[in-house]
Amino acid sequence: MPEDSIEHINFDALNQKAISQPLVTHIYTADPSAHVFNGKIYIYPSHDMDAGDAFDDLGSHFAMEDYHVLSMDSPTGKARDHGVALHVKEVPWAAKQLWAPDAGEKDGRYYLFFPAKDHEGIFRIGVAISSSPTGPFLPQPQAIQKSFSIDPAVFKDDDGSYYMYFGGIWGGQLQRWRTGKFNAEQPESPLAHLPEDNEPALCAKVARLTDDLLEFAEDARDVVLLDEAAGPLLQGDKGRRFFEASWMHKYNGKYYFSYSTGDTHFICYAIGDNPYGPFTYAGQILKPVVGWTSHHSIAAFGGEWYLFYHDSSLSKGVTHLRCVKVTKIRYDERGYIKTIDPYNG
Ligand code: FUB
Repeated sequence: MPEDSIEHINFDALNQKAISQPLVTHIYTADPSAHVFNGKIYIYPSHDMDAGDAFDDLGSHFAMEDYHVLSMDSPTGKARDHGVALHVKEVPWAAKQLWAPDAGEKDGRYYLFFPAKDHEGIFRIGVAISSSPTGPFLPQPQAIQKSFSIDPAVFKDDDGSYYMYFGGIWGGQLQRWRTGKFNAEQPESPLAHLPEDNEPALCAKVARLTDDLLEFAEDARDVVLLDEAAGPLLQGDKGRRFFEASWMHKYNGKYYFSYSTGDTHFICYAIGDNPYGPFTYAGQILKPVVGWTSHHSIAAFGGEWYLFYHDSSLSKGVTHLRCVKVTKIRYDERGYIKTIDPYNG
């Protein structure tokens, strides 16, 4: 939601109309990646804090330093905070900005995937391992080789293969990797290095993971999003093109790639026939929330599907102090998701 509209919001009225309430209120949380492990819901969110950094369009004010894991016995149950699961000072390669994480399980071990800026100011993605879904997680000494940008989302396919979807434009630096190498040229402007509005939009990336889940098994590929005429979505198509916050889930044998449109504040999705795509644009899942960012995950529990998302209602609109929430998703008979209005159920 554009920040200039926040000052006009009556938060008491809005919170009454909201379709769901914050899962925890003792800390600020965002970017919830939800998974069901051993019949229980685990949420891997960012842990928002105010580090006092200046606001800018590259997200410098999102200066998070650690992760907490939340768990719930059911989507309507109480969320429990399991405390600090990983701190940036424990990660040798990382300097700052622990942004949206995700997690996966394999053979009884749990893997936390997370982005951070390295000591050169470049976003990379790392892995940390635990014997428990709630951590503490022990980080690998180096980031994943050839990883870049932000917002890892790890998907396990039915054949046991794991894929990482990732990337984010502007502060997430994806636009600086268009040649395959980091383009350090100035200016720092968020709009530098982007394609023109009439060119194909920058794509999220996907790479299959190695069997130990610690590296990419291949060079990352583009997650191509197509419009209804099977042409690529264009950079100027700001209401539909990819910005950040990738997620993948499988519904009735189809692959649903969902993402945030960033500066237009929607969570949208596109459907494909395999984990690499291409994916055809299918609609909006979530209308704009309070706060600039929107970020989500989708998980099934007890035969129903749920959207985990965030807004800035708990901080009365402070865009980098967010709270995670959950609500039910409904599909129609053709497999399309009914758009959710977060403040008007
Ligand atoms: O939480 C920091 C960043 O804000 C995430 O990485 C983005 O997806 C957005 O939610």
